[in-house]
Amino acid sequence: MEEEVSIGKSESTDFVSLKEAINYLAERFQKQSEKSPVHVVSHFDTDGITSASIITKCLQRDDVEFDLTILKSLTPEIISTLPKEGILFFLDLASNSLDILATLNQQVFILDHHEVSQEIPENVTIANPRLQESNEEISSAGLCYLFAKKISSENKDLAPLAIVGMVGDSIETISLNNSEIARDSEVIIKKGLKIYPSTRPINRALEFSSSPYIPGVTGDREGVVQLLRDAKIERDDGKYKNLIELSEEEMTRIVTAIMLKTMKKSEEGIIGNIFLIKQFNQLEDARELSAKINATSRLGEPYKAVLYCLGQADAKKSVENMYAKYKQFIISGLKKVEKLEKAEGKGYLIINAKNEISDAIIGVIASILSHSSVYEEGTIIVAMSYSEEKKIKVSGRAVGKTNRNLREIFERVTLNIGGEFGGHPQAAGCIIDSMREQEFIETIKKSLEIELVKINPSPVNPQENQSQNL
Ligand SMILES: [Mn+2]
Repeated sequence: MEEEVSIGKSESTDFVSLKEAINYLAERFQKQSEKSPVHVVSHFDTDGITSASIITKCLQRDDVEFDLTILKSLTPEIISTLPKEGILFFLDLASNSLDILATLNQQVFILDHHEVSQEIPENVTIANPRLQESNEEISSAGLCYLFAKKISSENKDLAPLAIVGMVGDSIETISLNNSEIARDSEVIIKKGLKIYPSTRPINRALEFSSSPYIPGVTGDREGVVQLLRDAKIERDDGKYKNLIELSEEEMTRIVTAIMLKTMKKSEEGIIGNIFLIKQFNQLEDARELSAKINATSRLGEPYKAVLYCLGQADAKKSVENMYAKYKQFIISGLKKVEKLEKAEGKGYLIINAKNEISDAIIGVIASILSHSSVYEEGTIIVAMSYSEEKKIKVSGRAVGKTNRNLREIFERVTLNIGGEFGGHPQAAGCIIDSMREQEFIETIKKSLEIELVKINPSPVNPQENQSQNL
């Protein structure tokens, strides 16, 4: 970027409220899109897919010419392949690509909620809660919904999608703007067990839900029946009740039974808000819808997931099929983990799944385990799976909060033995040569052990400390 172009913070960051920033962006977008075609680019997770769906419907209704691209991540290489003419409209990504976007000769619009670390260039109009003092927890789908509502009040019917996006990104606080979205969507919010779907018999939900993953229950029909027996939940007419139909007492009993089974000390992560919205004229659990969208997209059909969000009947069928397949895939992966050999050290666990678990879901499996409370808070889970072309995919996840930076750990290890790394401090991974398998295990073990020593220095005796001060 040339010096003269660096203009500091653009005016779109100076709005007092997020709503104002979105409205400004919407007005500007409407003017610009009258003259040029629009290229919408969104992320492939639930929040990104619901964002793309809201914007798709909104632009169709507004007669705007546009196309849609769904991406796993936005890299400089991918940016260089985007159309060189017309407006770029990024959803749920691009907040961290501002320096590169500044070099483009195009108008860029961004609705995103990820951290902004670079200056906002002149050609970029952005609405992002991170730029606001209130720093509200709101999903990109929520931002897209408020944008769509500003364009036309007809788009109020898209509010349920914003709820699904919010749930997909694990945002559950009903803050200022979220409460507007909640009102518009007519969502029903109930407190209860977060196992989904809450709208189907509890035994089915327990068997197929992997969040939280309950060893001996998830994927195990007999284990489910035993757990329900422990919780004194009876069948009614040969059928178990839906989660949302349980009495408060029954709910308490089942939570206790799960806590005993997972050795969890607090209800945190198990209990939360259940969001019920209407879809295809039926009351659905937003967590379940989010899981369906996520699965379809991960299995390589993100555009089908968009059509599903937009209520297309054909898409509904294939999404149901793909979701059933995905659930089976994940559950059998989790059951395999139980039997796999694991290298356990102080504060870490290495699972080498080899060919037992597909590299396409190894990251998801590691995530589920890290949320399962089977392992102690702070434990680093490293899961490995054989990949194509003699590579090994490695996913690292931290259980709960940790001071360790996983991204840095993987960076250091790959620097040592070769390979590519990526990710965040909490969730990172790498791809290495299969010839380096043993070397990798030894190196990462060492690295995790050294890290532990570094962040947990032996406690200093307070008296000793004082005398040093003297
Ligand atoms: Mn998001």
